Amino acid sequence: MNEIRPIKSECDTLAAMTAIERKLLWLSAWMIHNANHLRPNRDGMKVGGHQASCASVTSIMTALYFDILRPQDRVAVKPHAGPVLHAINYLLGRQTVEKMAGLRQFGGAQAYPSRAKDGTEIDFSTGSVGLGVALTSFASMMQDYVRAHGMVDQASPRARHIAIAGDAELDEGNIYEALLEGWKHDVRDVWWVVDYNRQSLDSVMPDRLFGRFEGLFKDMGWRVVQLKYGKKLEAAFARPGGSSLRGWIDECPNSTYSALTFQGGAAWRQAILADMAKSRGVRAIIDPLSDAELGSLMTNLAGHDLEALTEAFRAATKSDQPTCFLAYTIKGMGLPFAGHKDNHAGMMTVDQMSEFRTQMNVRPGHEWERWEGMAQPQALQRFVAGVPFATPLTPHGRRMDAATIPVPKTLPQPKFTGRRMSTQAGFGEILSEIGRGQGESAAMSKRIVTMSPDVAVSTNLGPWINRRGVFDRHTRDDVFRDGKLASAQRWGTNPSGQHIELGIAEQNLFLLLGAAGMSHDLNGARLLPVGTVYDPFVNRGHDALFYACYQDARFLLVGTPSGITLAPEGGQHQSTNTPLLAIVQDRLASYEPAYCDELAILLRHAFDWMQRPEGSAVWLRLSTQILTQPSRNLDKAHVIAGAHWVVPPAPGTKIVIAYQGAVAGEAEQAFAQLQEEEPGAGLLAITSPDRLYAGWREAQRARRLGDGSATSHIEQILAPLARDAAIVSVLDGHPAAHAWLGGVRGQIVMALGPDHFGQSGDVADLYAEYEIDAAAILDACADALLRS
Ligand SMILES: Cc1ncc(C[n+]2csc(CCOP(=O)(O)OP(=O)(O)O)c2C)c(N)n1
Ligand SMILES: [Mg+2]
Repeated sequence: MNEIRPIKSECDTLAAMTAIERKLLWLSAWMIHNANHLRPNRDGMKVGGHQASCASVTSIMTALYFDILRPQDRVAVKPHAGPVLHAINYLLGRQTVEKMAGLRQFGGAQAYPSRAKDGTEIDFSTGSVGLGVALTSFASMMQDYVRAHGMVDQASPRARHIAIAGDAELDEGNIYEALLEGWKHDVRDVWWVVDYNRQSLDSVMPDRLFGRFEGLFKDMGWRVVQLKYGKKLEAAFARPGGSSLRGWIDECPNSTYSALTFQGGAAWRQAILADMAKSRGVRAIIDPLSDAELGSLMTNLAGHDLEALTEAFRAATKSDQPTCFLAYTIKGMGLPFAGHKDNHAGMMTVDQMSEFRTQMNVRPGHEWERWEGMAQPQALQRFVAGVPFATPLTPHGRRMDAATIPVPKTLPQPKFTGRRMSTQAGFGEILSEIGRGQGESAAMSKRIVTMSPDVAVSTNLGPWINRRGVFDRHTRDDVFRDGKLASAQRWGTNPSGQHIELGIAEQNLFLLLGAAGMSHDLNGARLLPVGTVYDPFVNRGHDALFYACYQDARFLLVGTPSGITLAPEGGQHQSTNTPLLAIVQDRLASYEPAYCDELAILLRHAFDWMQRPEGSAVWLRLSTQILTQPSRNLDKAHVIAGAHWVVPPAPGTKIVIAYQGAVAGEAEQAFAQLQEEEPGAGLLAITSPDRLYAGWREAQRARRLGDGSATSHIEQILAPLARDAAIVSVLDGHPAAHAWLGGVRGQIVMALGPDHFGQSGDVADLYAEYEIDAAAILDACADALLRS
């Protein structure tokens, strides 16, 4: 920890930053202490917080926020340093005492930084470690994209995208997937500052790891800046005998170093003398020092040395090369449990906090005051007001404004009626038509950016890509085209291309969709991002999808092909759980059209919905199932609300068949037979169990809150049915997606759908085996009629 010195003048940056660093340490520790010890605890549950993790990174964050950052820079802060970020914003006048006092409480500051819940000062939410770090790289790629496309003022300064990462985050595989992808796209303007305390949650890390990190980053084109020793230790190393001391610390195992840090000066002395008592130079360095001074010298790591940190950061600002700073730190630095391996969730006792308060010169009852206990409060205030990051990015915080992109009433599309085709093919054709960039869709076509993890062609993005090109900061030729070798695809890249081709790692797709889906906030340039992925492999990137939705990123996800309809491909490629994921995922409206006319309505809705303040991201689950496209007039509002009657039921009917997606043909076939016996039966097309369920919940809540007239689409749809009617439902996905329909009006539901792993076969065999063919639907109808 840096010694507090008086601020001699406003130019004495180091003295001011030292005082701020102490204040941040105090405020973050106090916030957590208050949450755990001073607030009434109604349920006896642990509240928690990470005082040691905050202490570890306080110096790094001080150097960044109070010296290096410019207003346009974007930062992902390691989740468990949330309180430090809240405290920084408080000093900058952008956070309230009420919120901080409510840390981890309902309505208070969130445990981990949250864009949605903490408001506009948070650039990136973090929580699931590793994802926030990687997101900075993708956000930087998107900055390059919008600049290359002339969507932002070229004279505006480029943002640097900075992740302040815990060292355990480097264990997450998604980091390395992102590094590779970043290398391919020649990413720049990214810093990852690693709080290298060599501790995670459970333990101290192996010593040999550091060398691996350095090599990995360098291989990916990054610069690695090792920030190991602070200025005091470097000065000691420069003295006679200093090199022995350096060698000794270099060789000191992480766990021993941590333990000695915890034990303090006397233990350091004993350990050093045990190895180097005869070294005159070493003795000349350590003998004159008190135990406290020796402890402070031996723990003078660069990650806690503001001078070393600011020097290194300032030097790095001259280049746009991605840079990883490995900043050696001590977990819990400056607090009583510094260095102890069990300190991750460690909490200071009431007595320890009281002692800390005394050291901080803070009067009881004044713990939250910004400048309480500071020697030169006015000079400090002036300093804080004058740092570059104190200038607001916009008059209303760190979110930029971006106009919405007009979406035509109807998307340009080919004629579908009478053709035999799949929704996946329909998607490709509509996007290709938009890609012409003509008429009312011209503006929209410029803002669409597609992306896919190595499945662009097989998800039918090919024609769009041929029209709009592949994006890269650098123009690269298409060797096949130039060599006049026949190929349906044009894969040359240039800065005006509108497709971003990713490697196969699905987490990267969702991180890029997340970054692109925040471009209106981050860059002031609204995009309409469209990502395609094989539906089963949504599972592979699911945490990153959840993460993108949690940030309220706006994008269209197209999952195709889906279900066991992908017959010969077998179980690993057949998604059965995704309809359920679609229902439970917040801030993601999910649909599964059966026919291309529904698809066209939903695709248009998606481009509109993702731009609305009350809207969300959208997921379309499509199929390669070939169906003859009908000629009909659809009620658009019903398609969007989640269900429409293909054949409306007679009032009081006892039975309906409800289908979703690819199995429409089976349902129609079964329905034709059912009608012979039950002429009043209805045939319902479900386009979104997700929207139906959400609407039903909303209406229930509204009624509870007193709006007696509130109703939902599914309640209205099912209203004509007899009270004891049966609904036989079918989808190429887990039947639980429909099972809840019986709860709406207390009717019987016989839900059909594959509930075991898929396997190879043809569609007929598999539909029969998993009981979603016409015969199985009729059997279920017979069963249902017997019961009702
Ligand atoms: C994906 C994920 N797994 C597990 C956790 C629980 N967790 C939170 S912090 C942490 C250890 C973090 O260690 P490190 O990144 O080194 O941070 P620091 O030492 O600075 O606290 C763990 C396991 C999490 N937040 N996210
Ligand atoms: Mg750590």
